[in-house]
Amino acid sequence: MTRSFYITTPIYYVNGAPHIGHAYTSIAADVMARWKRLQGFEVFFLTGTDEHGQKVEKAAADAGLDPQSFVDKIAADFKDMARVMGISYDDFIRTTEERHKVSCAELWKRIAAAGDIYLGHYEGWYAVRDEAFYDESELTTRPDGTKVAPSGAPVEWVREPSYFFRLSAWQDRLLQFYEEHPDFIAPSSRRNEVMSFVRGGLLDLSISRTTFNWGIPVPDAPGHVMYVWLDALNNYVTACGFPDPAAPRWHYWPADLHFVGKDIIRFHAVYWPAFLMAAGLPVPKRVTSNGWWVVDGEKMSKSLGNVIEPRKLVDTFGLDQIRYFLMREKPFGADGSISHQAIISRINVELANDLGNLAQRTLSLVARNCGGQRPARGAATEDDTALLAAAQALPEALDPHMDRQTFHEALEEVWKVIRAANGYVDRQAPWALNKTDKARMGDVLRVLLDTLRAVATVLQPFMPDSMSRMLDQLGVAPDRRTLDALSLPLEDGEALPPPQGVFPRYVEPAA
Ligand code: ME8
Repeated sequence: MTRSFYITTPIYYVNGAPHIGHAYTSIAADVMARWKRLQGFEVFFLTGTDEHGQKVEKAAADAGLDPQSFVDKIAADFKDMARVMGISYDDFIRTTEERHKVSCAELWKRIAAAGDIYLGHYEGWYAVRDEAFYDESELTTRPDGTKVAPSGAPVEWVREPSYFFRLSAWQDRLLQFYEEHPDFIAPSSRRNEVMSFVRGGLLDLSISRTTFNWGIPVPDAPGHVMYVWLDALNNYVTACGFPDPAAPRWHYWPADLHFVGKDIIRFHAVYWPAFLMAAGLPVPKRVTSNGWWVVDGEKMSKSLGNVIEPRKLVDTFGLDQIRYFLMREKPFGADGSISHQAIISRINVELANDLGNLAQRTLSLVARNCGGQRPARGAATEDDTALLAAAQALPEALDPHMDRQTFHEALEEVWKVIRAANGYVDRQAPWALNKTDKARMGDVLRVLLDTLRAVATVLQPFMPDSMSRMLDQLGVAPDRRTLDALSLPLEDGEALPPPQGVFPRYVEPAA
């Protein structure tokens, strides 16, 4: 039976245009989805937009539009960002869709039926930018007297009737759950942070608002709309067809992997499992969180207005180049900064020089000296065997890194093989063998072709378009591009298409 794997991105607030931070989390989730497909999993990959709440309502008002027309416009922009970044999603959910309203109403009713919702009165701090409630003790006071949340978002005092979720009752069960599932929160620094937050004591959570109405109505409670985070988190079960147990996608639940930014780990690792447990639904298997791309030391964000536009970067450098840079430049969970120079250096050194030249040198020697046909495998020397063994072992070498989302280390494994292959070319000098030992030249080129095939196969999730072109040039049929297919040898003597460079060097345009 095919194993299924359910992966999600956060659903993005439609309060402004997408930026490279959103593209980053989506690309990471996409790399994972493509990797799992290469491994033969039946993948369900979900992304979408978070369209309710005060922050979005305010952005619509600022733009002079009614909320629905505003969210339609920005959601289309996020969908386009996913297209431009090569995000291979299976479903794009919008929280203003009817299916989601039905699902949220049912989730609410189940939690209420379990006795975990009560009517009360909220009085306290709220940050619209984070759509989050804060305790006084979490705030800091700026020199001008304004109070801000730990994220730096300004807070306002809110006083309104509200329904509450009995979060306090879930503290022990959550702690027990984290103990029993050590891989639930990644990286481990975030796990420790979440556990100490929960150990510190949980307050009941306000889950309805009455001072605005851009949200999903609370069942049988006129004037109340659901707190946007309850609505938003529930998107992950809506997309599986909740509440219909016969829905074709219901078997995907619980999710295998939620990708989130480190700012929203608390919502996914504390509130979300508690809501699900209260509703009697299974809890996701893992929440993995990425660090920030920062600009001049500050988190890039729509609210701060210091954003890098993903489409501009792609136009300047190319999509696969940007996907590679984002996955390679910093550890997934850590913060890092983007600079023009750093992108150029990754492109010119690692893509154009290390990998591009290796492929180009090999393929042009085959074209020139082997009549454009794949040479047969000859008797292997020690040098040949060592390189081929390292190339063949790539799927296993990458897998633990992919499972831990240490993508930069997965790429480092591939580059170890690429660097070894470059060393091999220099030692074996196939261009010289053309004059002295044509048979050995063929053997060497075949070792290189097989190595490049393994490299291009495992790199497909990171750089789908370039690697597909490289596999075309290596003569690997589309149905031979899975990890398992690497053990099936390619035919000797097959004619290869004429070589074409895959990774040009980036040259700064003249000013
Ligand atoms: O939080 N660097 O949406 P959102 C890296 N709607 N990643 C970044 C980033 C940056 N500078 N800025 C944003 C929300 N991200 C909610 C989610 S899910 C049920 C609801 C990424 O539009 C990061 O993954 O503010 C962050 O968590 C995500 O974009 C969501 O951004």
